[in-house]
Amino acid sequence: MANTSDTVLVIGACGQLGSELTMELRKMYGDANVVAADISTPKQADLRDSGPFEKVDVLDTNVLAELASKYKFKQIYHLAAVLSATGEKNPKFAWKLNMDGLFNVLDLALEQKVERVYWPSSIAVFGPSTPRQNTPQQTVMDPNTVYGISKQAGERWCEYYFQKYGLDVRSLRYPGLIGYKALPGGGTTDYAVDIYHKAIEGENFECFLSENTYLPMMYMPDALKATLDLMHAPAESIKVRDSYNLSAMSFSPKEIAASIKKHIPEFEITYKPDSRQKIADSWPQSIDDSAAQQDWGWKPAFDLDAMTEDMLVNLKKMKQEQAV
Ligand code: VAH
Repeated sequence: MANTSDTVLVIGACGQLGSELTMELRKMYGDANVVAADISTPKQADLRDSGPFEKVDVLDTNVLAELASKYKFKQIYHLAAVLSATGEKNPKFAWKLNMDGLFNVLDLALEQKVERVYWPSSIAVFGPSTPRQNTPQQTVMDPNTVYGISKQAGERWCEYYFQKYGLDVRSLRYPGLIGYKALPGGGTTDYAVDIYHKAIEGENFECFLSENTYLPMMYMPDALKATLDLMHAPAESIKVRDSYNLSAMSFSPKEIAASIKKHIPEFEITYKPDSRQKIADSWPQSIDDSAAQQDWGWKPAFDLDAMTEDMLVNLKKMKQEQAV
C-alpha cells in the first residue's frame, strides 16, 4: 500500500497519462508530496494549481539530481517518451529521448536510493512476426518502429537494473489509452480519442486507420488502476521484471463508431488510412495478460460501450463548462 509520507516524482506529468496519474497520486500521497515535472508547462488548471511543478528536461542529469536532493523522492514515475507515429518522423531524437531519458532515471534512482520506479512499455514492443491473437507474455518480438525498439530495449534494461542492482523498477505494456481529460501525443491509437471529440462537436470523423483495424485499447481509469495496483503490490508478487502484458478490450474503428452512434445516431465515419496504418498492422490485435491477473490481481472494469458512455458524458460536461 501507499506510504503517504512518500515524495513522488512524475516525469512527463503534462502528457495524456501523466496528467491524470499525477492527480490520482496526489489524492493518495497528498498534493505537496507529488512533484509534477515536464518540459512543457501544464495546461490543465487542476494539475497546475494542485501541487508542485518543476520544468524538467529528462536529458538534463544536473536538473534531475538537483530535484532529487531537494525532494528526496521515494518513487519516480518516468512517463516522458516520443510515441510511435512522432518517433518515425525523427527516429534519432526518439531513440535518444526514450533511451537516454530512461538511463538517466534508472541511474538517478540508484544514486538517490529511490525505492520504486515506474516506466511504461507498450504493445509496440511486438512486431509483424509476433502472434497477433492473444499475444503471450513471452514471445517473438520484432518491433519495426523506433518507439517499439526503444521500448523493447528499455524493458531489457529495466530487468537488468533489477537483477544486477536490485532496483525495484516496474512496467506495463499499455495498449492504446483513451481518456477525456488530456489529448494523446503522436500515437497510432490517437484516433480513438479524436473520434469522441469530433462526435460531441456534431462533426463526422475521418479515420487515419482502415475500418477493420483491430487494436488492443484501454480506458484511462483502467490504465490508472493497473499502474497504481502494480506499484502498490508487494515486491515479492512481481514476477515479471521486463514488462507485464496488459489488456482490457480490442476494437476496430468501425466498432467504436457504432458504439458512438448508439448515442449520436447522425454521427458518421469515413476512412483515409495514412502512414500509421503500417504501424497498426505490425501490432497485436489482442493480448494475453494472464500473468498480470495471476501475479497482482489485474481485472479491467470498462468495455467499449461503458467507455463510450463515460467519454461522451464527460466531454459534453467539459464542453458546457468551457462555454460558460
Ligand atoms: C502509440 N499510444 O500509439 C501509443 C501506444 C499502443 C500504442 O503505445 O504510440
